Amino acid sequence: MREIRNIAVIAHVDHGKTTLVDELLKQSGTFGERDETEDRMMDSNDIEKERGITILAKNTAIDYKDVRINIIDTPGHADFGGEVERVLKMVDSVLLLVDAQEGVMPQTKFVVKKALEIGHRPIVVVNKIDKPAGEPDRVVDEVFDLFDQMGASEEQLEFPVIYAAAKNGISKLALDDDNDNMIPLLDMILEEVPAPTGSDDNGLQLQVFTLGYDNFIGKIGIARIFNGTISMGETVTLVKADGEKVNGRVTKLIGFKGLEKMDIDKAGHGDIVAIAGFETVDVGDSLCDPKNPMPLDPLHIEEPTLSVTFAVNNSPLAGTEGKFVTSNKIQERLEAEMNTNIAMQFEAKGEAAFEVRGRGELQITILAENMRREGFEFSISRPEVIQKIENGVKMEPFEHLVCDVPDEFSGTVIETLGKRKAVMSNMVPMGDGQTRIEFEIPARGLIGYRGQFLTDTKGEGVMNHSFLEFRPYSGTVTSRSNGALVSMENGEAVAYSIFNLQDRGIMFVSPQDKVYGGMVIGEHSRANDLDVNPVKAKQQSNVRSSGADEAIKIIPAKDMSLEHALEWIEDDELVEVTPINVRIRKRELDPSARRRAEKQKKGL
Ligand SMILES: Nc1nc2c(ncn2[C@@H]2O[C@H](COP(=O)(O)OP(=O)(O)OP(=O)(O)O)[C@@H](O)[C@H]2O)c(=O)[nH]1
Ligand SMILES: [Mg+2]
Repeated sequence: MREIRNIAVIAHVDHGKTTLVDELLKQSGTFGERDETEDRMMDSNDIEKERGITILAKNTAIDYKDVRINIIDTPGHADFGGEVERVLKMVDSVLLLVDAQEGVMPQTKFVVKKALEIGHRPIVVVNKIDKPAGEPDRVVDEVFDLFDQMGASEEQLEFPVIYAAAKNGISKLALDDDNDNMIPLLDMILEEVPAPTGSDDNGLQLQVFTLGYDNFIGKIGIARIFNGTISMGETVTLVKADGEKVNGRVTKLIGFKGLEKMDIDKAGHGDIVAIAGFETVDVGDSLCDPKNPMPLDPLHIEEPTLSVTFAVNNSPLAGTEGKFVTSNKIQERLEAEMNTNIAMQFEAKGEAAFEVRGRGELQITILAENMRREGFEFSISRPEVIQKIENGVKMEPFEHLVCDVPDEFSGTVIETLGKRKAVMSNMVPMGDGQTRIEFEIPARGLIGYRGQFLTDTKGEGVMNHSFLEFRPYSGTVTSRSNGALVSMENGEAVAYSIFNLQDRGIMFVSPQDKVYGGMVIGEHSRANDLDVNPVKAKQQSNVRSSGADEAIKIIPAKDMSLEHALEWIEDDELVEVTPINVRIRKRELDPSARRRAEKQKKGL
């Protein structure tokens, strides 16, 4: 069988992983001359395309100099760090990309830590060397220091370095050589990435790292073969994470090349293939030789840090916009999600509610966004940080936060974050009037902060964070300082009332939007909640004041996307999600019940 190399591409968000994979696909001759290619080909699902970020790890394969190179592209956003963790075991080395200007960022640290722990010796790709403000040498030093801090071995510290401008399809061994293609990187992969260990002569050992689904062939496991061979039609043993064993027949064996998948008859150790025929297969499961099943260690993934409650929608508008609205349907959908996404967990909480745990707000938003596109309707509570008790001490997750802000805003940012219990760990001028400020902050303090940060920096700041560790509980942090404007009536919002209300705060609804008693229709400019009537029409008077109606000027409503809404709400509020609308509401719709609940809370 032909030689194989297996690598994953890892980095902080946006450092150019998917773009680099595009170029490796194109320049290895994987596509025919006439094949159409587009940008970021591996970002294949809708939300990935819309947002321009990678969410799911995906594999592809190229053939270069008769060697099969399997490449796994991974997401860089911290919330999807679980995807990176689970693929690191499936490869023999990694391409660690670092932006020549941004340098080491929070998620660079996270992925480096995980890669070094597994024993990989990364190839460091300093990418985006075409950026005028890039400082590739400084970045290499930063990476070296990072490896050193993370306890890298001598061998790992002697990492190979290559410079690249993935967007232009260029890689070079030295900054001053004028190579203009990806050949140096491809050659480096052949040379520096260890060939897979194991042997075709051993019994089968294969581990599933991703699931797929096909309407005709059912559930598909994408897996790395660590030992032995697997053939179409063969009977093998599926070993689940809990040790349960079932025999089954391989009904389809699929190989990868470029963006294509093809049926194959047989594959050997070291390769990455997709297998159908095992309806109960989950991520982390092994397929083994039935004569002597030796499963691989289950995949260990960092625990979730954030939880929210998904519940059946019980607002007065429930069931009017969604296709799937029942507790059963929601449960089935969440179960399906957790089978493919081992970084998330869920648990039924009472009759019609489910606690969903994940890595961050974006991960939870993407799940909710996918569900609403599929026709689901439900409510979501305010994200809560997961705490745990260790040796009798209450512990909570902390994050490493990096803010790049124009110099003049650094004071405000430091002050606001101080109130949220952040501790500044570093502050450096970046040139161009920008300052980089690093903090360690309880994850709780970050909930809902992004909106504030954008306001504080007039939209010019960039913030990034990544999970650090669990630390002792740090006390109360401040939350939203504005109250809500709450509708006291059911009906349709009327332009006249909105016009009169807009002095009181920022409106979330526009004329003709459906509203109900207890629905939040805006942000109050003061700290308290205010009950208001958005459906009141103008009193008809006998004297027609000509032209007065047309003179009404309505400020456009603030668009509360799912993400904004989740960041904005407090504990006594919910986000109502339907395929058509995202609304914010009070948990208690009835005003007197709301007041009672408030009193009770204060009494505690
Ligand atoms: N100037 C410059 N821009 C680049 C280069 N490589 C990628 N980019 C740009 O950087 C942005 C992010 O690229 P992606 O390939 O999506 O980055 P990624 O690392 O896959 O991002 P995530 O998967 O979301 O973590 C895109 O706008 C690319 O065009 C480069 O070499 N130079
Ligand atoms: Mg990507």
